[in-house]
Amino acid sequence: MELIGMLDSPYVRRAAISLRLLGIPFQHRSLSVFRNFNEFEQINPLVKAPTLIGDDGELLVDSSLIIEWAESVRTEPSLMPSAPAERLQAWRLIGMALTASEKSVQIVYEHKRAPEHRDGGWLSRVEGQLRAAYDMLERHAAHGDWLVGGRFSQADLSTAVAWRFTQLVAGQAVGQHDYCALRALSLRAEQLPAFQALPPE
Ligand SMILES: N[C@@H](CCC(=O)N[C@@H](CS)C(=O)NCC(=O)O)C(=O)O
Repeated sequence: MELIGMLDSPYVRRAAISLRLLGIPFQHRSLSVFRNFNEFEQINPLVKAPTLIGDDGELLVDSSLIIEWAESVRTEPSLMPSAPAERLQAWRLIGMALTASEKSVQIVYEHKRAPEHRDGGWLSRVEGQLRAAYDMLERHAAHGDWLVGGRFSQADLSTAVAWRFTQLVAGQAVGQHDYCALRALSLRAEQLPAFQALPPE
C-alpha cells in the first residue's frame, strides 16, 4: 500500500493521518503534482494527490474515498461517530473543512499566476468563501474541546488539517484573532502523535 502526494496538500495529509489512525499500514511517497509531474503521471495519468496504490497495484484517488475505504477495512476504532445524528453532524462539518481546503488551494493556484494576470475579483470571492467556511466551523468549535460528541473524530481531523494548511498558504486571508476556538482545536490536534508523525512538508 502506497500513498502518493505531498503532505503540504491538505487532502494528502488528511488521508495519511486517517490511514495511520485507522491502523492501515502504508508507505508514503512524497511526489509533487507540479515539480514531479512526469513521475507522477507514470504512476497515475490523472496526476491527482492523494493517490493510493493498493496491494493489488490498482489506484484509488480522492481523499474522502480513500478514507471511506480505510474505514471499511480498519483495525482501529472508526473516526466517524456511530450515532446517526452525530454522524450527520460530522459529515456537515467535514464538508465545511473540505470547502476551506478547496478555497485555500484555489488561492494558491491563483497566486501561481504572474501578478498582472491574477483575477482580483475571483480572489476576493474565494477569500470570502474561505472565511465563511471558517466562520461556520468557529461557531461549532466554540462549543467544546472536540467538534462532535466530545470525542475526536474525522470532523476534527479534517478541520485541523485544513486550518494548518490555510495558515501556511493563505493566513493573511483569514487573520488570526477571529478564530480562537479553531486555533485551540488545531493546537490540540497537532499534538496528537499521528499529526506529529505526518507534518506538512
Ligand atoms: N477532492 C480531492 C482533491 C484533491 C486535489 O485537488 N489535490 C490537488 C493537490 S492539493 C491536486 O491533485 N492537484 C493537481 C490537479 O488537480 O491537477 C481530494 O479530496 O483528494
